[in-house]
Amino acid sequence: MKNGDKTNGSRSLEESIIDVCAIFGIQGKFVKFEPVYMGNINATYKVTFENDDGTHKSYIVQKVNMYVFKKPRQIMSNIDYVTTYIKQKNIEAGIDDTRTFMHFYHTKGGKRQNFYVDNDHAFWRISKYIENSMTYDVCDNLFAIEEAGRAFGKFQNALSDFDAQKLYETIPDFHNTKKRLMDFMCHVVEDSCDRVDTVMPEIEYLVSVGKRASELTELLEHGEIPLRVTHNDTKINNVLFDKDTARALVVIDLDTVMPGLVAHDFGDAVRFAANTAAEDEEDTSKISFDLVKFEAFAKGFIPEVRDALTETEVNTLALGALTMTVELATRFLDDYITGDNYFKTRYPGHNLVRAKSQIALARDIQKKFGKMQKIVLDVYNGKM
Ligand code: GN1
Ligand code: MG
Repeated sequence: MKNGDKTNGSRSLEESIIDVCAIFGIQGKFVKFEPVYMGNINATYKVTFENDDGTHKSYIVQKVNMYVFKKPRQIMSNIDYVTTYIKQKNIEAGIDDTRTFMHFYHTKGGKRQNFYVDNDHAFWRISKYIENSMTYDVCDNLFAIEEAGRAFGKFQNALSDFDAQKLYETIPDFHNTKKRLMDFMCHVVEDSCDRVDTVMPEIEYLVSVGKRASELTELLEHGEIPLRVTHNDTKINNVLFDKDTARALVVIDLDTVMPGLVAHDFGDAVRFAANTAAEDEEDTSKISFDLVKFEAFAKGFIPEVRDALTETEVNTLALGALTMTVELATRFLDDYITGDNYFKTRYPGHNLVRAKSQIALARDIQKKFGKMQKIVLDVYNGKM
């Protein structure tokens, strides 16, 4: 990070980060900070301090994206409940590796909150840095994919008796795919950035698959599947793995933990983990849905949640994959035609590339749907 980078007119980002760390009572001498290119929403930094004995300790400092999260205090309330609950469950289960739960620091003195709002209204938080861990963006290690399945399944299971009333709905209608598609069509009509003409084939595809992708929303509306407490952002890069063993350690990015459908969590995870290419691969010929990876994830996830699931829920898991892929294609294209305000982009047209890649993936999922459904049932029935 260049020293001259400013968060506002006068203060450098480094100065702001040092101030924030002091407010959270972080001890030691500041050594350095480095951006962590993780996630498409918040700004994340690994910050390192030196203790008196010369050892180093790192922390994750984040500036929360307030365009996306309109009520960040509600997120931090959810996170407080959920991290405390999971930590307690781990202790009860005799798991003593502290890397298996997240911890957010509290400000020193005064109100002792797990966030801090600075004079520029920026919203900061600090969580522990998990040593010797790694994430996967594209993962070819089937063991790690199965581990990710287990981690998200366990996460879901650990929260199965959590009182959902305590949680705020941090982004209303987050996975209401039907509403996302309807809002998108309104934006197509408005065409505020004059980009609609260039994306007609993509729009046509989304329209063609819209009814199928709205089925999960409708099953929920008709009371045929239950709302549970779900993670809602289950990309496998939201699981930290042990660098040496590739065992899953902990599920991170708890910003969207709120009531949702189990098919959303399962579907979003395989959308990402079973893709043969990156989520934003430009060359769509490299993109396909890998059934072997799908099976690996299912083998990790389904046994963890088997006892809690209803028959209808089991039957919606594969549909979750198609739904979430179409939903993401819709969200990326929506962001593109409305001016790229939501997702962080690294180059002009990045959201369009993402949308095209998700459409390529959705098309392949449609072709393989029967096989996916069979894998889910075989795993569920213990035949795999
Ligand atoms: C965002 O924060 P990150 O990158 O894990 C987004 C998800 C999308 C994902 C696509 C709050 O997740 O919903 O699936 O990008 N999070 C939010 O990569 O919108
Ligand atoms: Mg996120």
